[in-house]
Amino acid sequence: MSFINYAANEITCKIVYCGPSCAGKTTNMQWIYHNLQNQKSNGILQLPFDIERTLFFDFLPLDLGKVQGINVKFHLYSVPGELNLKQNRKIILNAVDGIVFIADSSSDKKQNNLDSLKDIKEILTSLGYDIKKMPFVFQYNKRDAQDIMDVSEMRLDLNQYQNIDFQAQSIQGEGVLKTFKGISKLILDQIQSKN
Ligand SMILES: Nc1nc2c(ncn2[C@@H]2O[C@H](COP(=O)(O)OP(=O)(O)OP(=O)(O)O)[C@@H](O)[C@H]2O)c(=O)[nH]1
Ligand SMILES: [Mg+2]
Repeated sequence: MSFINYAANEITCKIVYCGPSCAGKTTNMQWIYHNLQNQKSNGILQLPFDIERTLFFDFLPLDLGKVQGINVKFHLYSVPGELNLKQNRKIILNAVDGIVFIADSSSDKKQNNLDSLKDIKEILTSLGYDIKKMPFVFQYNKRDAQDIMDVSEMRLDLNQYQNIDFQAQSIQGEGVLKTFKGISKLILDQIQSKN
Protein backbone atom coordinates (compact mmCIF):
# COMPACT_ATOMS: atom_id res chain seq x y z
CA MET A 1 0.00 0.00 0.00
CA SER A 2 1.58 3.26 -1.09
CA PHE A 3 2.45 5.66 1.71
CA ILE A 4 1.38 9.25 1.14
CA ASN A 5 3.03 12.00 3.15
CA TYR A 6 0.82 15.04 2.47
CA ALA A 7 2.99 17.42 4.51
CA ALA A 8 6.05 16.60 2.42
CA ASN A 9 4.03 16.27 -0.81
CA GLU A 10 5.54 12.85 -1.20
CA ILE A 11 4.43 9.35 -2.07
CA THR A 12 6.33 6.10 -1.50
CA CYS A 13 5.50 2.96 -3.51
CA LYS A 14 6.65 -0.56 -2.75
CA ILE A 15 7.67 -2.83 -5.63
CA VAL A 16 8.64 -6.45 -4.98
CA TYR A 17 10.68 -8.54 -7.41
CA CYS A 18 9.57 -12.17 -7.21
CA GLY A 19 10.37 -15.36 -9.10
CA PRO A 20 12.30 -18.59 -8.78
CA SER A 21 15.77 -18.82 -7.33
CA CYS A 22 18.54 -17.61 -9.65
CA ALA A 23 16.08 -16.09 -12.17
CA GLY A 24 17.80 -12.69 -11.92
CA LYS A 25 15.93 -10.62 -9.31
CA THR A 26 19.05 -9.38 -7.55
CA THR A 27 20.71 -8.80 -10.94
CA ASN A 28 17.82 -6.49 -11.98
CA MET A 29 18.14 -4.51 -8.77
CA GLN A 30 21.91 -4.25 -9.03
CA TRP A 31 21.58 -2.84 -12.55
CA ILE A 32 19.00 -0.31 -11.40
CA TYR A 33 21.22 0.69 -8.50
CA HIS A 34 24.23 1.30 -10.73
CA ASN A 35 22.36 3.00 -13.56
CA LEU A 36 19.40 4.80 -12.09
CA GLN A 37 20.46 5.95 -8.69
CA ASN A 38 19.71 9.63 -8.37
CA GLN A 39 22.79 11.63 -7.42
CA LYS A 40 20.81 13.45 -4.74
CA SER A 41 19.71 10.30 -2.99
CA ASN A 42 21.70 8.94 -0.09
CA GLY A 43 22.06 5.65 -1.93
CA ILE A 44 21.35 3.35 0.98
CA LEU A 45 21.50 -0.14 -0.39
CA GLN A 46 21.33 -3.39 1.48
CA LEU A 47 22.19 -6.16 -0.91
CA PRO A 48 24.07 -9.22 0.24
CA PHE A 49 26.63 -8.93 -2.55
CA ASP A 50 28.85 -11.53 -0.93
CA ILE A 51 26.44 -14.43 -1.48
CA GLU A 52 24.68 -15.41 -4.67
CA ARG A 53 21.40 -16.47 -3.11
CA THR A 54 19.24 -13.92 -1.43
CA LEU A 55 18.26 -15.30 1.98
CA PHE A 56 15.94 -12.65 3.31
CA PHE A 57 15.56 -9.75 0.88
CA ASP A 58 17.32 -7.10 -1.16
CA PHE A 59 16.29 -3.52 -0.62
CA LEU A 60 16.82 -0.50 -2.84
CA PRO A 61 15.25 2.90 -2.11
CA LEU A 62 14.95 5.15 -5.16
CA ASP A 63 14.09 8.83 -5.23
CA LEU A 64 13.39 9.68 -8.84
CA GLY A 65 12.13 13.21 -8.43
CA LYS A 66 8.75 14.76 -9.09
CA VAL A 67 5.81 13.43 -11.08
CA GLN A 68 3.12 16.10 -11.63
CA GLY A 69 4.54 18.09 -8.73
CA ILE A 70 4.61 15.20 -6.27
CA ASN A 71 7.88 13.70 -5.07
CA VAL A 72 7.70 10.00 -5.94
CA LYS A 73 9.85 7.45 -4.15
CA PHE A 74 10.07 3.76 -4.87
CA HIS A 75 11.18 1.07 -2.46
CA LEU A 76 12.33 -1.96 -4.39
CA TYR A 77 12.58 -5.32 -2.66
CA SER A 78 13.42 -8.77 -3.92
CA VAL A 79 12.23 -11.87 -2.13
CA PRO A 80 14.30 -15.05 -2.02
CA GLY A 81 13.31 -17.56 -4.69
CA GLU A 82 14.04 -20.64 -2.58
CA LEU A 83 10.64 -22.28 -2.06
CA ASN A 84 11.32 -23.17 1.59
CA LEU A 85 11.72 -19.46 2.46
CA LYS A 86 7.98 -18.79 2.06
CA GLN A 87 7.63 -17.07 5.42
CA ASN A 88 10.23 -14.49 4.41
CA ARG A 89 8.35 -13.83 1.19
CA LYS A 90 5.11 -13.36 3.08
CA ILE A 91 6.64 -10.71 5.32
CA ILE A 92 8.18 -8.79 2.43
CA LEU A 93 5.02 -8.96 0.30
CA ASN A 94 2.94 -7.31 2.99
CA ALA A 95 1.68 -3.90 1.79
CA VAL A 96 3.15 -4.32 -1.69
CA ASP A 97 1.99 -1.94 -4.46
CA GLY A 98 3.28 -3.83 -7.47
CA ILE A 99 4.93 -7.08 -8.45
CA VAL A 100 7.61 -7.85 -11.01
CA PHE A 101 7.70 -11.59 -11.61
CA ILE A 102 11.11 -12.54 -13.02
CA ALA A 103 10.92 -15.86 -14.86
CA ASP A 104 13.95 -17.80 -16.06
CA SER A 105 13.75 -18.47 -19.82
CA SER A 106 15.96 -21.58 -19.63
CA SER A 107 13.98 -24.62 -20.78
CA ASP A 108 14.96 -26.65 -17.72
CA LYS A 109 13.49 -23.96 -15.43
CA LYS A 110 9.92 -24.31 -16.71
CA GLN A 111 8.68 -26.10 -13.59
CA ASN A 112 10.59 -23.74 -11.25
CA ASN A 113 8.79 -20.79 -12.83
CA LEU A 114 5.42 -22.49 -12.41
CA ASP A 115 6.09 -23.47 -8.78
CA SER A 116 7.29 -19.99 -7.89
CA LEU A 117 4.30 -18.28 -9.51
CA LYS A 118 1.90 -20.60 -7.70
CA ASP A 119 3.60 -19.79 -4.40
CA ILE A 120 3.46 -16.00 -5.00
CA LYS A 121 -0.19 -16.17 -6.03
CA GLU A 122 -1.01 -18.11 -2.85
CA ILE A 123 0.75 -15.54 -0.68
CA LEU A 124 -0.87 -12.57 -2.42
CA THR A 125 -4.31 -14.13 -2.10
CA SER A 126 -3.70 -14.82 1.60
CA LEU A 127 -2.74 -11.15 2.03
CA GLY A 128 -6.02 -10.05 0.44
CA TYR A 129 -4.76 -9.06 -3.02
CA ASP A 130 -6.64 -9.74 -6.21
CA ILE A 131 -3.87 -10.49 -8.65
CA LYS A 132 -6.13 -9.78 -11.61
CA LYS A 133 -6.47 -6.18 -10.46
CA MET A 134 -3.12 -5.31 -8.89
CA PRO A 135 -0.12 -3.92 -10.82
CA PHE A 136 1.75 -7.08 -11.87
CA VAL A 137 4.22 -7.45 -14.74
CA PHE A 138 6.30 -10.35 -16.00
CA GLN A 139 9.89 -10.37 -17.15
CA TYR A 140 11.18 -13.32 -19.17
CA ASN A 141 14.86 -13.07 -18.27
CA LYS A 142 18.03 -14.77 -19.53
CA ARG A 143 17.07 -14.50 -23.21
CA ASP A 144 20.78 -15.03 -23.91
CA ALA A 145 20.88 -18.47 -22.26
CA GLN A 146 21.66 -21.57 -24.33
CA ASP A 147 18.40 -23.51 -24.45
CA ILE A 148 15.47 -21.18 -23.92
CA MET A 149 11.69 -21.42 -24.18
CA ASP A 150 9.76 -19.41 -26.77
CA VAL A 151 8.09 -16.34 -25.31
CA SER A 152 4.76 -17.74 -26.52
CA GLU A 153 5.30 -20.86 -24.37
CA MET A 154 6.21 -18.76 -21.33
CA ARG A 155 3.14 -16.57 -21.83
CA LEU A 156 0.93 -19.61 -22.01
CA ASP A 157 2.54 -21.11 -18.87
CA LEU A 158 2.61 -18.01 -16.72
CA ASN A 159 0.75 -15.02 -18.04
CA GLN A 160 -2.81 -16.16 -17.53
CA TYR A 161 -4.35 -12.67 -17.50
CA GLN A 162 -2.30 -11.17 -20.36
CA ASN A 163 -0.44 -8.79 -18.09
CA ILE A 164 2.25 -6.55 -19.54
CA ASP A 165 5.42 -8.57 -20.06
CA PHE A 166 9.02 -7.91 -21.06
CA GLN A 167 11.96 -9.88 -22.37
CA ALA A 168 15.32 -9.28 -20.72
CA GLN A 169 18.97 -10.08 -20.45
CA SER A 170 19.31 -8.45 -17.11
CA ILE A 171 22.98 -9.35 -16.79
CA GLN A 172 23.56 -6.85 -19.65
CA GLY A 173 20.84 -4.54 -18.38
CA GLU A 174 18.66 -5.21 -21.39
CA GLY A 175 14.96 -4.96 -20.53
CA VAL A 176 15.60 -3.97 -16.91
CA LEU A 177 14.58 -0.34 -17.19
CA LYS A 178 11.59 -1.13 -19.41
CA THR A 179 10.34 -3.58 -16.79
CA PHE A 180 10.84 -1.09 -13.96
CA LYS A 181 9.09 1.68 -15.93
CA GLY A 182 6.26 -0.73 -16.76
CA ILE A 183 5.48 -1.57 -13.16
CA SER A 184 5.98 2.02 -11.97
CA LYS A 185 3.48 3.31 -14.53
CA LEU A 186 0.87 0.73 -13.51
CA ILE A 187 1.27 1.68 -9.85
CA LEU A 188 1.07 5.43 -10.49
CA ASP A 189 -1.95 4.96 -12.78
CA GLN A 190 -3.70 2.97 -10.06
CA ILE A 191 -2.96 5.60 -7.41
CA GLN A 192 -4.27 8.34 -9.72
CA SER A 193 -7.44 6.42 -10.48
CA LYS A 194 -8.18 6.13 -6.75
CA ASN A 195 -7.71 9.85 -6.04
N1 LIG B 1 23.02 -15.69 -18.78
C1 LIG B 1 22.37 -14.89 -17.95
N2 LIG B 1 22.59 -15.00 -16.63
C2 LIG B 1 21.93 -14.16 -15.80
C3 LIG B 1 21.02 -13.19 -16.30
N3 LIG B 1 20.50 -12.53 -15.24
C4 LIG B 1 21.07 -13.06 -14.14
N4 LIG B 1 21.94 -14.05 -14.46
C5 LIG B 1 22.79 -14.84 -13.57
O1 LIG B 1 21.97 -15.75 -12.82
C6 LIG B 1 22.50 -15.95 -11.52
C7 LIG B 1 21.44 -15.69 -10.47
O2 LIG B 1 21.05 -14.32 -10.52
P1 LIG B 1 20.44 -13.56 -9.25
O3 LIG B 1 20.09 -12.18 -9.69
O4 LIG B 1 21.36 -13.68 -8.08
O5 LIG B 1 19.16 -14.43 -9.01
P2 LIG B 1 17.99 -14.22 -7.91
O6 LIG B 1 16.72 -14.26 -8.67
O7 LIG B 1 18.25 -13.00 -7.10
O8 LIG B 1 18.12 -15.54 -7.03
P3 LIG B 1 17.73 -15.78 -5.46
O9 LIG B 1 18.29 -14.66 -4.68
O10 LIG B 1 18.33 -17.12 -5.12
O11 LIG B 1 16.24 -15.86 -5.39
C8 LIG B 1 23.72 -15.01 -11.41
O12 LIG B 1 24.90 -15.74 -11.66
C9 LIG B 1 23.48 -13.99 -12.51
O13 LIG B 1 24.66 -13.44 -13.01
C10 LIG B 1 20.82 -13.09 -17.72
O14 LIG B 1 20.04 -12.27 -18.25
N5 LIG B 1 21.51 -13.98 -18.48
MG1 LIG C 1 18.68 -12.73 -5.13
